[in-house]
Amino acid sequence: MKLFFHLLSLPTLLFFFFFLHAGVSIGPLQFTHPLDPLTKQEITLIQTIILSKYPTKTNTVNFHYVGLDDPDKATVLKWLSTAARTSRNAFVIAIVNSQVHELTINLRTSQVVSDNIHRGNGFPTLTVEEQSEALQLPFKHGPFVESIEKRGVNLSEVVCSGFSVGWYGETQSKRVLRIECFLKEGTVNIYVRPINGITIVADLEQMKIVEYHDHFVVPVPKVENTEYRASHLQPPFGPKLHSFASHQPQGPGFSIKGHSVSWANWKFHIGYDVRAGVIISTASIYDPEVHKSRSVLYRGYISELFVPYQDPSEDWYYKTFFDAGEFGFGQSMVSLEPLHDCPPQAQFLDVTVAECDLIREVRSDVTLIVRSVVTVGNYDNVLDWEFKTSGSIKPAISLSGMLEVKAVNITHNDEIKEEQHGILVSEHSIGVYHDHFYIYHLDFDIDGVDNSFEKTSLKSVQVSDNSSKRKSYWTTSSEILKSESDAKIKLGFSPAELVLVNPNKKTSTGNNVGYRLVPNAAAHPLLTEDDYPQKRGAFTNYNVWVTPYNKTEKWAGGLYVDQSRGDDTLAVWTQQNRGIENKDIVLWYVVGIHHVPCQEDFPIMPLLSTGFELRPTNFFERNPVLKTLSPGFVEWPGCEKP
Ligand SMILES: *[C@@H]1O[C@H](CO)[C@@H](O)[C@H](O)[C@H]1NC(C)=O
Ligand SMILES: *[C@@H]1O[C@H](CO)[C@@H](O)[C@H](O)[C@H]1NC(C)=O
Ligand SMILES: *[C@@H]1O[C@H](CO)[C@@H](O)[C@H](O)[C@H]1NC(C)=O
Ligand SMILES: *[C@@H]1O[C@H](CO)[C@@H](O)[C@H](O)[C@H]1NC(C)=O
Ligand SMILES: [Cu+2]
Repeated sequence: MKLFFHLLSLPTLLFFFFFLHAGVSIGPLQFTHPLDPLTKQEITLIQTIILSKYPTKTNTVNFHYVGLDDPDKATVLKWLSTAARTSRNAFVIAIVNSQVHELTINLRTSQVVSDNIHRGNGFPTLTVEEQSEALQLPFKHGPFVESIEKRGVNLSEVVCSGFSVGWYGETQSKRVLRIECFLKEGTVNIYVRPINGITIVADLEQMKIVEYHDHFVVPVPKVENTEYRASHLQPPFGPKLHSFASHQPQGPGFSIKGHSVSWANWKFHIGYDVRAGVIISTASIYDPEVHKSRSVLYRGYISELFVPYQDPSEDWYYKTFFDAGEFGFGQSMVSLEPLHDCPPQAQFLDVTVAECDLIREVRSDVTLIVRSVVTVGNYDNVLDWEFKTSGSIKPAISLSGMLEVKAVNITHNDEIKEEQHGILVSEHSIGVYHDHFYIYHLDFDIDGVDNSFEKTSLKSVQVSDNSSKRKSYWTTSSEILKSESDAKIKLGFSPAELVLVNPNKKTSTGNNVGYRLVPNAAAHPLLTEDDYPQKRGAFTNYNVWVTPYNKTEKWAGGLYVDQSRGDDTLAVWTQQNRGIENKDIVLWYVVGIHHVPCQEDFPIMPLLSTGFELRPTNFFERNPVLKTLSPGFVEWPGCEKP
């Protein structure tokens, strides 16, 4: 799938890439920014500090989140202009003796600043270690071994995967994980060979299986046609594509100091968080007219990804995943493969804990892309932040990976007698209907912190007084939205321009400077608002939300998402209906995909891409691309000098 990606992502004109050594590690200490992610040394220090407070001799301690407790925004903004030394704190969620602790550590003094116990609903992000440990449990569980024997399957060829359980109205929740197993015999594509009919629930605190049922036996989908690795595929093949090369003769077009990137007219910072993955911060663009950089985006990252499956049956109803809060986007980041995931000249940024993100440059429609790949369970998410010299920022998502398949006793649509909640994508294999809802946190600071949200509606006007030969036309009417309720918007019903403006700053012709959200096709949730998964994922009720900046409101599905009950979501915060006019405000944008699987998605799905644009709107006096110098011309076979 990664190969497809590389080819698809290339532009059609000349490419000016540059070749750098892949995997180059950029020393994080050369240049420090207050939003730099925690270093390896800092993470070790944090562990030492916490383990000296709670020695493992007498305590069980597990780290579920370790990240930067980002300094207050005012401090960061001050640092940008004065480079004044800032505090450096870490925020940690650890389970100590089965209690959830929230600790703040001062990394300058090595002190625990605060240590509070979380008593509310929901549990922290699952750790990779506890999942691996739980996934070994079935193999030591007698009834499971019997179930496998009953199915005539070789136990050594079985692998298991963990699934968060969600919340369905129960008053008591325990930290548990559902486990489902697959047959890996003859395939690397395990998700298409489920061993269905077995329910396994493991208690993560006691680390044992607490529920086990074997309800029914269905055939495990066959191994034929599940292969996707090019080296293992058999002919016939399609026509061979011509190879291509690309070259950037003058070397890198961008510079990286620590985690701060300068490229063309842009400057920004690339952070990393185990939960959010890549975070873009303090993005500003140089405006040649005024000879200075102007702030655009204080912080942008994916706050949550909600993936509810649409099969209400006993074995599937619970599959309503929140991939960032339950599994951690950052800790699910995978290494990009040079040459396959990225052009050979990409520069890699190493991140501690997880692997890498990278930057690549493409010239022609000049663009810089910051890319990371996050693999949660069966899906790969290729996440891009594209910066353009025009001032646009284009976040994009490309999905690939394996479908999560339900095994059924059916080989043809003619045999279907009851609702299957999906499409028969191969013999015995139903690709179950589901959604992917990504929510972006976009903390704009357009030319300063205080911004407003302007909605410009496009309206038909009918001419009835004979003043024109026309009977109708359209015009706009703009309003500055005053409160959180005003700014809850379902897109796609009536045309409107949505612009973050700085009401304190106007262009020479008197327009408010701003950035517009150019959305993609809107997807709306189809679950009812009183359904449990939808309460937990209530941040998808609208496509657009605006909140006043509040440092604690980072995670749209809540700080504790595993088995959350929907009491700490963006939908709840905005019930306060706070004012959003001429304030530091945050735009939240939901990108949704309803996924009705098809046969081409099997055994592995070709890239499905979507994205949106944050586009300067009366931000510049005129098209800023005009002032961007073109890259020089390079001799290229078959390409005439203009
Ligand atoms: C079961 O799988 C293991 C590991 O792949 C293999 O060595 C063994 O021969 C298999 N046993 C049977 C009965 O097929
Ligand atoms: C599946 O189909 C086979 C053959 O028609 C039948 O023997 C078996 O009972 C079916 N299993 C289920 C779970 O319906
Ligand atoms: C518009 O023009 C039509 C035809 O000339 C006439 O019948 C009608 O009364 C006019 N309407 C108005 C509002 O002037
Ligand atoms: C910040 O958000 C939290 C959660 O919505 C809320 O409890 C708190 O009052 C907010 N703080 C301010 C200063 O608005
Ligand atoms: Cu999907």
